[in-house]
Amino acid sequence: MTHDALRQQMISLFKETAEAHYRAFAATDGADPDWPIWYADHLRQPVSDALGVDFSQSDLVFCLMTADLEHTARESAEAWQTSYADHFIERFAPSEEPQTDTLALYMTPSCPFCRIVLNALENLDVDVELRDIFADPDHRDNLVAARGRATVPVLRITNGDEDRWMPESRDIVRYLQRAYG
Ligand SMILES: N[C@@H](CCC(=O)N[C@@H](CS)C(=O)NCC(=O)O)C(=O)O
Repeated sequence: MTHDALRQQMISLFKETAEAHYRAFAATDGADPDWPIWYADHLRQPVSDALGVDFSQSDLVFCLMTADLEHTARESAEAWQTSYADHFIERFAPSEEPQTDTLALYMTPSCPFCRIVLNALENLDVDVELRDIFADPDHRDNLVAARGRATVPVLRITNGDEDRWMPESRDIVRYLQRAYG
C-alpha cells in the first residue's frame, strides 16, 4: 500500500475512534483524562494490521501520547488526525523505497531464537541467505571477527561498502517486518 493510501486509512481510523470516544464520554462532553488508554484499546488491532507492526497496548499509549505532544507543540492548523497519521507513518510504515540491501542470517538450525526469525521470514517476501555457523566454520569465524562472539541469530545487512551486524532475534524480526512486511 502506498503511504498516501495508508495515510487516508489512518486518518479514518482516528476519526472513527474519536467519534466512538465522544459517544462513550458524552456525559462529560468528551472529557477523559485517560483518553490514550481508551484509544489504544480501540486502535491496537486495526493500527497493528494497517502498519504491520504488533503493537502492545502500552506501546500504543506511548505513541499516541508522543503524537499528541508533537501535534500540540507544532501549533499547526492541521487536524490532529492528520498529524497523528503522519507521526505513525514516519515511524512505523514500511519504506516505499525499493530495498537494495543484501541480507544474510548467521544461525544454527537448533537455536530457538533463530527459529523465531526463520518463522517470521516465512511470512515475508525477502531473500535472506542462511549461514549455518556449525555447518561452515568460515561463517562462524566471520561472525566472531565482527562481533567478538558466536551468539546467534545475527542478521548481516550489506549495502555497498556498508556492513551492519544486527543481533537479537526480536530486533531482527522487527527490522525485517518494517522493511519488508
Ligand atoms: N537474546 C538473544 C539470545 C540468543 C542466544 O542466546 N543464542 C544462543 C543459541 S539459541 C547462542 O548463540 N548461544 C551461544 C553463544 O552465546 O555463544 C536473541 O534473542 O537473539
